[in-house]
Amino acid sequence: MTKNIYFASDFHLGAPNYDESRKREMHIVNWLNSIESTCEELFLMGDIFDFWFEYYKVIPKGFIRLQGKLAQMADAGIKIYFFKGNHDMWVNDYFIKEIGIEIISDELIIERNGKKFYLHHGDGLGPGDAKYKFLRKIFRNPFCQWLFSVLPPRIGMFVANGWSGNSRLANDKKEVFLGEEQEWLAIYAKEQLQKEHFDYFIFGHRHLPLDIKLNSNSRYVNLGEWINYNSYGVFDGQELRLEYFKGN
Ligand SMILES: [Mn+2]
Repeated sequence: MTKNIYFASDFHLGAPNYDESRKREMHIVNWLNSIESTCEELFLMGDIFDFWFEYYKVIPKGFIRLQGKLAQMADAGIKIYFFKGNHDMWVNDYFIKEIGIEIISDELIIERNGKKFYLHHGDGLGPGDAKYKFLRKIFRNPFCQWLFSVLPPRIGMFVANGWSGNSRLANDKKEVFLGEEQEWLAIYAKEQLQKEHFDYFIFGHRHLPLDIKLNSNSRYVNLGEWINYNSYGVFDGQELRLEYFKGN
């Protein structure tokens, strides 16, 4: 490895309204401009969009600068991964074809420079949240997705925007640290460690930047979100750090 690997999640583009989302999108593009020359791989780890649905021949309006920037980075040889989040799991082949990114549906386990990473958006893992775990099965069911896809976009997008408008971030709720014993993704990571060693667990979804030591050689890093924190992970081949983009 001669360059860095970057990780970010939970941009929630589209929320809470057009103007704020557009400002945030520019900020994210500025961040991508700032890391581009040192970036070998980019992991976008879910909830990049507050809502995304790909119809057979139609995609949602907007977010064109981010898409253009990602396309340009991919064309320059940077490998980009896009994890399905709970807000944007309905990606199909559009970004694969148009940008050349890879879509990841669940967890992805990678090894870089001798370090083992467990990567996942973080939704539906660990104890609790039975209601969401049930909904996730419906949202991810191909027949249910097909039913939604035959609704006219005007109706489908109306329903979906109402739904995602209820999300934690859209309502500007700031998350609070629950303590290591209560943080469900830390509990989940510790369970995985019983079976197998990982140096790093990286999740999004929690909307709170976290860096928790799980044992003497494993850590759980949460990527936070981009409404309040502008937080991201960077791995330079030696260590993983949680950083905050302060740029313009
Ligand atoms: Mn999220």
